[in-house]
Amino acid sequence: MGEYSAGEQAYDARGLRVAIVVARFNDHVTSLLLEGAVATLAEHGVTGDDAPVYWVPGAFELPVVAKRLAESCELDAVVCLGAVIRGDTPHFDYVAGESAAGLSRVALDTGVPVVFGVLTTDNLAQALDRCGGAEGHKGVEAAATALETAALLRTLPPPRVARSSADRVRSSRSLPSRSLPSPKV
Ligand code: INI
Repeated sequence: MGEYSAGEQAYDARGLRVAIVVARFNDHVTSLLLEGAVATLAEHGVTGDDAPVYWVPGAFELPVVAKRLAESCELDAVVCLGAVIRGDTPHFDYVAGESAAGLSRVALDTGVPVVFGVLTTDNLAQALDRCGGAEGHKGVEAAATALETAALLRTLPPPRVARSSADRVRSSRSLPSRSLPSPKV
């Protein structure tokens, strides 16, 4: 089992805004994840309007809400919390896989850190072990990951302004802009 490392480098979380999106499915687990995440943000001074919480029905709905929040330009990171428990249902693979893939896509498409704080376990006991039990606290870890990543991004050079693929083709061929012929009628 891998182990989370909080890192030794202090980071500056002042002024960061971090949203939490949390799934209601298995809320006896996700509410524990939420408690840990909220407490960790608060330890770094990120509270109140700077740490809004949004509930969604299940882990499958996390990406679409994370996307809207990330696109708002008002947030430095989004922490997504859920608990997908295998039980006897093949639904597990679809929900866990799509949730992970969707959240990763939102992060890369928007450039806003979107943290995967979704437990994917075989049973409830394993999930609870990860909410402050033998296997640590994934809500705490998710919030700390969001803060550290957002603080790091703040220190990096800004991205180039995105250019359309048409612009890129034009400049690589040294063609003047607006050089396309008019369509034949
Ligand atoms: N959602 C979860 O967050 N955890 C689960 O374990 C789960 N299972 O097992 O089905 C689950 N399903 C609901 C899913 O996230 C969506 O809310 C639903 O499919 C509607 O889109």
